[in-house]
Amino acid sequence: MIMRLIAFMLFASAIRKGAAFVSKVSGPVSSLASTSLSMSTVATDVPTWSELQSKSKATVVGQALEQESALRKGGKGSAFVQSKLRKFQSDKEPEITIYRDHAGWCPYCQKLMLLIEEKEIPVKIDLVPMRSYGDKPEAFMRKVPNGLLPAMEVKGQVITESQVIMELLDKWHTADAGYKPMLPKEDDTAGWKRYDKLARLERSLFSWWCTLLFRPEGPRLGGGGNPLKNLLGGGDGGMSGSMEGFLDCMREVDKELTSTPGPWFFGKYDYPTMIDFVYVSHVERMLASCAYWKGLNFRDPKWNLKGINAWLEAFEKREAYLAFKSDYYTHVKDIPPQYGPGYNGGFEEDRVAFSKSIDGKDGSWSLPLSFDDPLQPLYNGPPLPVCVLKAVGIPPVADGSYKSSDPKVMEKACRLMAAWKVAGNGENVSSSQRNASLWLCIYFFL
Ligand SMILES: N[C@@H](CCC(=O)N[C@@H](CS)C(=O)NCC(=O)O)C(=O)O
Repeated sequence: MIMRLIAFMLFASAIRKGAAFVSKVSGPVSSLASTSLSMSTVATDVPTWSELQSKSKATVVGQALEQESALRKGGKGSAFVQSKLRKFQSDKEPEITIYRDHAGWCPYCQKLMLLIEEKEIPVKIDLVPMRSYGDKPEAFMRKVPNGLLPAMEVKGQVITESQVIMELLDKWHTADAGYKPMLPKEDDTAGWKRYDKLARLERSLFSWWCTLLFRPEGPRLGGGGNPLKNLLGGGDGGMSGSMEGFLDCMREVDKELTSTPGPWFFGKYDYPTMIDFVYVSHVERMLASCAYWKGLNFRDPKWNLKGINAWLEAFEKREAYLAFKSDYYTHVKDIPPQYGPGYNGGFEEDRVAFSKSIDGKDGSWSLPLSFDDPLQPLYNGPPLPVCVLKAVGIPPVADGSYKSSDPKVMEKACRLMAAWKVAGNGENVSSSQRNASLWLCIYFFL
């Protein structure tokens, strides 16, 4: 997510400041006349990737990120999608190994990781590629013959199915031992009734989403999912049955969320629990895919889904959630290999605008970029790792958001982080250390 935001900023800045930069490294500004910036037009003392890396590590942001990654290597520090060890407060080697997808695409792995982070359960993590990235290692296939992720291994025993794994982890890490409970107590009949109802509603929402996204939309009935509405004249004109069915189901979910005092499905907790995680990884994919293929942004106040909005905003303030969250572009690319292609439909005018904005194509954006993205807001919570925000002195406002941060300071933080990330991965980005467009961007941010 951050990389795409940062990439925009990188290139925006490179274009704005290109003249000054080129004159600094390669002589007169007149050399800018060459748009291709071939190697013959640039200076010979081009910094190497490792020089760029050292420079980026020395910045205030680079130092914070280096420190954080050292902590993470030891199983401590903040949540990170590529972490292989999470020890939290423990100093022992974890007994549990979680197998999850390497790319951070799998919604079932995501909900499991969110539960692990919220409960702070020590685990080792083995990152396994999904089918779309190639064959899984034989050793993993021997343990999990159907190849599905996530899986858990404890004392030589392998357990699959995200829901089973999450429930076992919750059972093994009790409130008495200091872990946050994620499910109602055994004798809490009302709590279990609500949990079961919400779990069924989630399956229904998922099924409506599949109908809406992965099948051609039916005709616009004017009445939608409920044929009785047509007869009674209660339909929302111009929507297909699947769109109306999906929105009706969303309204039901919203009603459940607004019925509790806080933002979560269970009002008695001030943190998300199992059912919130069960929903959120799919709702995240619904947001991206409905905007892209259907022109439906259900965060738009016009849909009046206040409970869902407050719930999403509460999630977006949590660093662990953001560590596993993807941007819309990633989702519209990672959904087809997993679920099949999405069908265009829904609200055509918005669909065209949203899909262009997500793809970043066809004049959908211009410089300078606006502070936030109206379709996928980034500033409800920390838009960058908290260690970076702290290092550059960007505090949250009272509601925990970063909506009123100074855009210039934020831009600087983004650039320094981009420089650190790209320079640290330089050899994979380009083995040619003289790739002008890349080093031009990176060099200038340091
Ligand atoms: N019901 C399973 C579903 C797991 C599942 O479908 N996992 C997908 C990823 S989202 C998978 O591993 N697919 C194999 C692959 O793409 O490599 C669960 O909840 O754990």
